Amino acid sequence: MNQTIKQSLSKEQAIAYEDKYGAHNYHPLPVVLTKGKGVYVWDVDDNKYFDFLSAYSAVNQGHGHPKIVNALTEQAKRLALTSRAFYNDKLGQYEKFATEYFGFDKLLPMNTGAEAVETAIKLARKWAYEKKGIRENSANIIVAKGNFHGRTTTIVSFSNDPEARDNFGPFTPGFTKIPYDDLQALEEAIKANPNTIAFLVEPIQGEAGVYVPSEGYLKGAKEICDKYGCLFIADEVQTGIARTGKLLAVDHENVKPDILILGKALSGGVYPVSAVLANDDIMLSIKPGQHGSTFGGNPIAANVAIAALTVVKEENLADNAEKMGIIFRDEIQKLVNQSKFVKQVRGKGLLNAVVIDDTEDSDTAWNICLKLADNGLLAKPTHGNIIRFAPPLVINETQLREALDIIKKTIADYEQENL
Ligand code: IF1
Repeated sequence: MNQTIKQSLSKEQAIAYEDKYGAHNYHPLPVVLTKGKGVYVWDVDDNKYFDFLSAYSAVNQGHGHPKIVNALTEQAKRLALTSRAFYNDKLGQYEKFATEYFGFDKLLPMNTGAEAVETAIKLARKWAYEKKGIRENSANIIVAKGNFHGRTTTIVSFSNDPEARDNFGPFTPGFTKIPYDDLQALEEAIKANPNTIAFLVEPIQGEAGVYVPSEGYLKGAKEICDKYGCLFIADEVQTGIARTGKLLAVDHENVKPDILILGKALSGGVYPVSAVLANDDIMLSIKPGQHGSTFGGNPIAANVAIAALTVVKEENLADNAEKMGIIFRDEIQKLVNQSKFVKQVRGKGLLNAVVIDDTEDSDTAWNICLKLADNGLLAKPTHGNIIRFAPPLVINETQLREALDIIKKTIADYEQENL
């Protein structure tokens, strides 16, 4: 008998173990997954599901992509980690590849999204004190209300989500919150504080509920930043790497950020890999010894990221996300037109959300996600009345239409039973 199968836990055991031995910082759907391939995952009882979360857009290239898995295993066997005390023969290759790919002079490698956001903040401050002549300890960074940039103490300092923030203070100063999608507020905030050095923003707000800003917002924000000599920092940890139908979400408006933050699908989801990209005048503000990470830029990460980015281009994942996203929204829009219960579908590419007619603190979205799981599709609520749908970008039209049938039928059944 296969050892791994024999040793694996039952659904009930797996949940009980996490509950007893794990910290209670998550509330997962009661599904215990053991295997994945492409757009599908399987649970321990061998039920098959469409994965419409893609590990929060980390698995854009699909589960178990052979090219990416191969890059991981081959490099793991050869050399996994050197630290940055020495050179390795993969990091430079990756930096050359990725800077050419995204069009920046330099890349700073980290591991998680939050670390990359922290890196961007430190980089912007260093640049401001040493190149822009801002008085030490006075730099101000503008962020948008409803943001999600990660979980570190500094990042939650400028969140306005009580769950993310409450009782984690004291907080890091130096941030101003303005409404999202409001260019006038941005310009006023910069004018109000001459020590403003940067605007940090998600091109689409994910956690807020897949909130797509008005057309021209990103371009306008970049122009305002340029006018006042502030850096435009794009957090594309979730929106980047083809998710929204372009390589980067800022590409929809032909905007080039001064600092670009990437994570998640930069590794195809097989390894924590994040990065900050910028040109020399900014990036060279940080000198040896001033920032780093034991694992950042390790040979596995470098090899995996080259493979993950290669797959995105070879398989035209941005174009596919664009096309499949249009079908998804068209089909759900039909549901919106028929139903009083489904209020709105919104998103770009394959980052979409469906808004249900209920309150933000209801458990309707959660209950629908339970039913979706019963019917073979995994998705996650964001707030009580919003469901996010973000399948791997390798999904084809047949698979998408099959998944849409599940979504439409599940919602219709739910509406029948509950209204
Ligand atoms: C969790 C949301 C998604 C991010 C942006 C940085 C990070 C994230 C724009 C930090 C992380 C995650 C993490 C995940 C939930 C999730 C999320 F619902 F909270 F908003 F994706 F939609 N910038 N996003 O979205 O990256 O340090 O996690 O690698 O479980 O907290 P990280």
